Amino acid sequence: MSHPGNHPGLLALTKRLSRRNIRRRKLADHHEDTLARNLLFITTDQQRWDSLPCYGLDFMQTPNLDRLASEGMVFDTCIVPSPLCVPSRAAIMSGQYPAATGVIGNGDWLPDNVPTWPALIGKSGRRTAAIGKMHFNPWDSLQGFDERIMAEDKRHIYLPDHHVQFLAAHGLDRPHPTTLPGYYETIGASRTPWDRKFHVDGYVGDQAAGWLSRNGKEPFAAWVSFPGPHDPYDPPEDMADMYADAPIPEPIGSAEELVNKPPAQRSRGAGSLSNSMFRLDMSKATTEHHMKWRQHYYANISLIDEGIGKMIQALEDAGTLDESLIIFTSDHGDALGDHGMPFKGFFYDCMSRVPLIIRGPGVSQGSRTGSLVSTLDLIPLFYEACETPPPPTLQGEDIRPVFHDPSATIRDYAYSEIGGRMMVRSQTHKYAHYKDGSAELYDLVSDPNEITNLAGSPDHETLESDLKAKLIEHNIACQSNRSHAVSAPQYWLRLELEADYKKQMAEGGDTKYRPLHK
Ligand SMILES: [Ca+2]
Repeated sequence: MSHPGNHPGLLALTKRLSRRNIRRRKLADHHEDTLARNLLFITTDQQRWDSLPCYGLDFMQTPNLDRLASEGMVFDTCIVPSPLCVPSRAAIMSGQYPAATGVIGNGDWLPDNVPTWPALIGKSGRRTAAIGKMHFNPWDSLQGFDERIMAEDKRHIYLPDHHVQFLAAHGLDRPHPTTLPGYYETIGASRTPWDRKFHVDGYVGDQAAGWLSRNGKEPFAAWVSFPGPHDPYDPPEDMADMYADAPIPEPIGSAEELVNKPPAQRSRGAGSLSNSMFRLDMSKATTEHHMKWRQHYYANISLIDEGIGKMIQALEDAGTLDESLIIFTSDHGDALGDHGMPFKGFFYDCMSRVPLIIRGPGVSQGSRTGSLVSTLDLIPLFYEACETPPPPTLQGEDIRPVFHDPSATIRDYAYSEIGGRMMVRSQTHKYAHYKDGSAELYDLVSDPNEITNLAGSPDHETLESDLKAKLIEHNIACQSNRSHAVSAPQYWLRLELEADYKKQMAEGGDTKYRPLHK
């Protein structure tokens, strides 16, 4: 595995000195803008917003996420910059929209010249680590982190990551998902016939807690990324039935409603049959299957919650829990049969709206906000919390005003993008435009389940054209941001000439050319 790093000895020394400075500053400096000494960013993969007790799903057994919610702030309306893994993760790494970086599909990745927070924050003296599924490209690259503990997508059995090595050390092979018990009968809701610690989410929780036990006393910035509850819905055997009798919510809408929706939605699911990772036609799933998926999906979330509990305990043991900014969210949601669809890739709330909980210094305890935010707005917070100057390419908004005033407005519109389609959403409406000219428009107040597509309706013409204009403006803004990312250094002589001209102007407004060196 590649571990590119420049001058490790020098880097370590610089970090030791910086850590000493962070400690000193903490003792001397208690002004309220100092958010935290540590950053612990926890994500799950494909976890829809309404999948926790703090979002109304009362039967869920997630005591540790419940604790973070009751000790921190819950965000009701958090939208992802893309309803797909890699574009969403690249946006998180760069703080830029997919339209700005060009990362709009799972086969893309960030150009080398796009600055990322682990690389820049690492220079603040904090130890940085990426633990779990990152979905970087190359998959085993560091991307600016000091270290990685790798546990990638559970379906990618061909990647020799640390989880595979851990299994091998115990005489186990990572199974192809189709070989797990129950996979075909349930169209994807299998059981992992092992102890929890061998399940990839159990492994990530244990590894993250271990890392925090070893490093939690020193300043750090870590991203812990659980591969679950992403499909296949494969909880460990002893957890698989924990929600068998729970009042599982039935799917919203049905495939019938798609007749008035963009054509791209109607082919979703069937394509899984030709994908070697699935080998199933997901569009054949019935409500009964969807309910089974949900049972297992929720069990996977409870397993992840156990790991989060271990991580919180590790920070408590290190005595640094209350100095740590803990952020919990997901890269996108999962339809789980809503609108007759599996998985993700469109902009319904089940796919583009995620849970967001923030706990830490400066964040009101036990509070919640309905303010519209994007997970992109977390990246400016990362830089702020870690006292690292942000790069000029950053596009997210400053989320901190809601920490003291939950009614504060952070943004009027949130955007989400994937190859071939783009969405803009306000608190009241959602509009998506597709490359074939089809569109969706929903009134989120009168139709929160997004059943009735109002695009093309004469009664909503002005609204539709206003939101379309927002998408155009967004794209233009992303263009200029892209130019920041690739800006070449100016010739020094040109910079001198500009500086001298500014001086000349300041001296009296004379615009006549004067040679630089007389
Ligand atoms: Ca994902």
